[in-house]
Amino acid sequence: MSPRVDLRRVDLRGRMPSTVELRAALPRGGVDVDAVLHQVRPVVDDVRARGVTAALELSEKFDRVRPEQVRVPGAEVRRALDDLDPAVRAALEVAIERARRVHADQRRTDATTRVVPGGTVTERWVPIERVGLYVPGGNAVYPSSVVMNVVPAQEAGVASLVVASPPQADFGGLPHPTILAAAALLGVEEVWAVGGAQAVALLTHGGTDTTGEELVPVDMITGPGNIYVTAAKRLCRSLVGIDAEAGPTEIAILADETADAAHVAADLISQAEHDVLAASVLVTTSADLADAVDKQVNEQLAATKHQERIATALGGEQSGIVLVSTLDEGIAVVDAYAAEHLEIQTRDAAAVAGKVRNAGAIFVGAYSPVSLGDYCAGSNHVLPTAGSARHSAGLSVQTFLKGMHVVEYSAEALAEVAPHVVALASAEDLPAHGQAVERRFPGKAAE
Ligand code: HSO
Ligand code: ZN
Repeated sequence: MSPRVDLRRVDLRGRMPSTVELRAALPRGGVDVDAVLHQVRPVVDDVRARGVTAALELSEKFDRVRPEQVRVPGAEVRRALDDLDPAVRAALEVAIERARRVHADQRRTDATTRVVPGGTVTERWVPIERVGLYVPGGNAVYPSSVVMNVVPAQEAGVASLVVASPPQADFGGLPHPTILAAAALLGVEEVWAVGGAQAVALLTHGGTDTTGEELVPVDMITGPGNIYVTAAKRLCRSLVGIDAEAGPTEIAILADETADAAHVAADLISQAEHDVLAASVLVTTSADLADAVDKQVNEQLAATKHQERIATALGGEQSGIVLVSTLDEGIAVVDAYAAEHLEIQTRDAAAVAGKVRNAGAIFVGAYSPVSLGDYCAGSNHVLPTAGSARHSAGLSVQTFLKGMHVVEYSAEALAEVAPHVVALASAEDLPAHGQAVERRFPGKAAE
């Protein structure tokens, strides 16, 4: 018998709660990363002290396989691509090509501001030099996530990219072949068979393989992972840059009576498929749509593969249907929720989308489902979760660029502003700061 789901209802018609109440009305699932820090710290310390030797022992313990070497031979990476199902290869090629076009348009150009005659400040955009991409193994083997992490880094101009992914006992101690194939298709040649917290530590500190080959430490680590990977990123973040900590995936759908209940239900189910903690939230002005979606969810659930997981996610308190009186109230609700993915399935969907301020990505109209964005829209699917869309963006070329100010003033331009520098320096009781300027103009006291 297939599980039944009752999406809980939150009825806000006729009363718009405060932001605090709204957040409580739509709680979020999550994991307590702090709780595992004490387990992860010894792993990170061990890999820092003993490098690859420690990483191999830890793989044996946690992944139940000990690869002969950690660096995956290039021939294995290429072979995985040769063996890849042609339909998957064709789909990945489309995904990569579209993502490349979108991300290429995100490149920044250096900007020079002529502040005064002879005085300029240039903002120079410099790519991060070496980036490590962590790719999980286990249940969630997502070649699409390899695309979504690698493409923006490459389009930003990152020169050196390394993929780390756990060795799999089923594949002779190599990472999952689909991951290797995706890396090959993207032109990433450096792949290391190491997973979990030990992978993050090894990418951070570097090491020498059993073959004598060196893993050069990276400057930044991106990519999803389980709670131990996230904890290791937290511990290593003073030494390397990291991307945001990803929580369980979320979809919110803002819909009116014009939405198709079958589509809405299918999309709510689609993201619930990721995780029992995933959140699927429908915000609607139409009670009839809410009833129809409830019915559709149960019909469609009976015919889908991961029923238990989906039913748990949809039945959890992080999911539900929110009834509002007007679309403007609906917009206020989705803004307060700040979903990772937001679909707009209303009349004049583009105009409604234009009013939304907080979402990781917005999917507009009946034919832009989140699944499209997960794979083949060209947009990035690494997006802010847990409400962080209120202040943060998804992965992009910008993630892999650093803006660097280049300041160049002539003698005249410095002399002109010198008194102001001296005044501010003395107001801050840092007279040597002022003297560093005055010393360049002997005999000329700043007034
Ligand atoms: N929806 C996930 C990404 C994903 N979906 C990968 C399928 N594969 C988080 O945006
Ligand atoms: Zn997805």
